[in-house]
Amino acid sequence: IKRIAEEVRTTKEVKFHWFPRKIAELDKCHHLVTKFDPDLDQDHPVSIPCLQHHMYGCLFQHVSNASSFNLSGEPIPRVEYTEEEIGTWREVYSTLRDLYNTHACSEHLEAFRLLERHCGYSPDNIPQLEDVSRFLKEQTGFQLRPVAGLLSARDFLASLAFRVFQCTQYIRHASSPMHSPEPDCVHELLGHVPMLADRTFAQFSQAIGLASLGASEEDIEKLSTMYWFTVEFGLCKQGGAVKAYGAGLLSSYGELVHSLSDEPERREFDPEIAAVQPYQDQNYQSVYFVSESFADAKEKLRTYVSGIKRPFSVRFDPYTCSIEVLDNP
Ligand code: HBI
Ligand code: FE
Repeated sequence: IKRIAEEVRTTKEVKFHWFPRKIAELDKCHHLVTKFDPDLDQDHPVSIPCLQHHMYGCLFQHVSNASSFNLSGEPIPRVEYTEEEIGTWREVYSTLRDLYNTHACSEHLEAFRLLERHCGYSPDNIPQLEDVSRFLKEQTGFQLRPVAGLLSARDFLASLAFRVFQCTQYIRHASSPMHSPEPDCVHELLGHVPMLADRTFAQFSQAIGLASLGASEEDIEKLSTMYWFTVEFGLCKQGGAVKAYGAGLLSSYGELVHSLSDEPERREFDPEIAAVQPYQDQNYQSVYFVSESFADAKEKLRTYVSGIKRPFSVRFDPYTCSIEVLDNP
């Protein structure tokens, strides 16, 4: 009987991509990818992160914070930002803060007020990741991990399965305060962090992460496109109006205004469609997806994820912060 059982098992064995099962294994999941070098073809990836082009301050400090950090409970090293860097932060912060009242969703506004009260959010101070991470952990169990740049989609999404958000700590160059071609702490702190303090949004983010574990390249591509149109550029209905919840919108004055203007097309959120919608990152989006609510988006995502084929299913165990893997019958 044992022999037969083994044979059955062997025939069922299907190869799938390695994924982290314990939170400590995320320390192996920070493969940097590169986007573009402004001096080269804008659509062409290059092999070295062009951090130095976009980043001011101490490159060494950011890279070493990110590469030596581990998730076993040590605090995220604090960074002393220069006056020039704080000036950049002040300019973006003050410009966006006023616009949030009319353009940001209520979850973002509410969390923002708490962050101003408890985490040092103000025009004159760049909040420290350690303080923000502690705050998020209390709110939704999310924590931050410092990272030195753009990660591969697979690594980035895997961390969300553990409620870990890999977060850049450096700030864009002072020469272009209103724009950064790569994620920086302005984008993370103003765009992502307030949303991660919302319970339902946190569940939605983790669900994308869980769906990505061991997924095929094709499904990773679809999940990251869906992530793009929700977590980065999503809109939602609220009290008869449309508001922004995507971090790419909430950290860009120009695109935040554009997204709610008459110019772009707005479609009802459907994960099947959003997962394959072409997009570009050189300009404002021409299409945005509008969710009825986060609860509705989460439900639609659940249906979508149940259609992704994997030879196993996964469950997050919050007591051990690990992934349980169950073979599909
Ligand atoms: N890496 N550091 C970092 N920050 C992101 O927001 C990010 C990333 N890698 C990929 C990514 N976002 C998305 O484009 C999706 O592929 C998940
Ligand atoms: Fe982002």
